[in-house]
Amino acid sequence: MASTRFVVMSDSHGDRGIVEDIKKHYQGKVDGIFHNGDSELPSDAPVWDGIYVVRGNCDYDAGYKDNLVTRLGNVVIAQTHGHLYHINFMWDRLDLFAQSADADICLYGHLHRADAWQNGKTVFINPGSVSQPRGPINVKLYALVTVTDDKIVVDYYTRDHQLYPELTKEFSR
Ligand SMILES: [Mn+2]
Repeated sequence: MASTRFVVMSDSHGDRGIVEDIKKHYQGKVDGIFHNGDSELPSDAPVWDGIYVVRGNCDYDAGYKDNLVTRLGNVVIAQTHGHLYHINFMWDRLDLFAQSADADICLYGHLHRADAWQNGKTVFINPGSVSQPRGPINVKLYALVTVTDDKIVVDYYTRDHQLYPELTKEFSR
């Protein structure tokens, strides 16, 4: 069965090394690498070559896009940091963004909390923060997403690329 696999990180807040390390670890082995903002790196940094990246509220470089919609195979991925959709207070606006893109998956960040949930057909994924986690799961994480014809599986990994199995979630497509 054909599958699409991609890596998602967010909120690295100046930690260039982890972005470079994740890229090095996965480049050529997955179908895409995503960063959901608040890298605090220049938008023309060489590390972004081969990474889909958006602007966070701590990125002042005008070279970043606020939103990206990327198609990998038959999977439509809508990506944004989240602050522009007021996700601290509500999900409605982020949901509208995902709906308007007809997204299978909506990637966001900003909250520094790993989370994955489904609304309608769209699976919303926050990979957590690779550098500054908040909340009860105080582990620096990123996500690896595997999409098949009928499933979307979200696995979380630690900075040393070890599976953090407690957070794995599986959704129907
Ligand atoms: Mn942040």
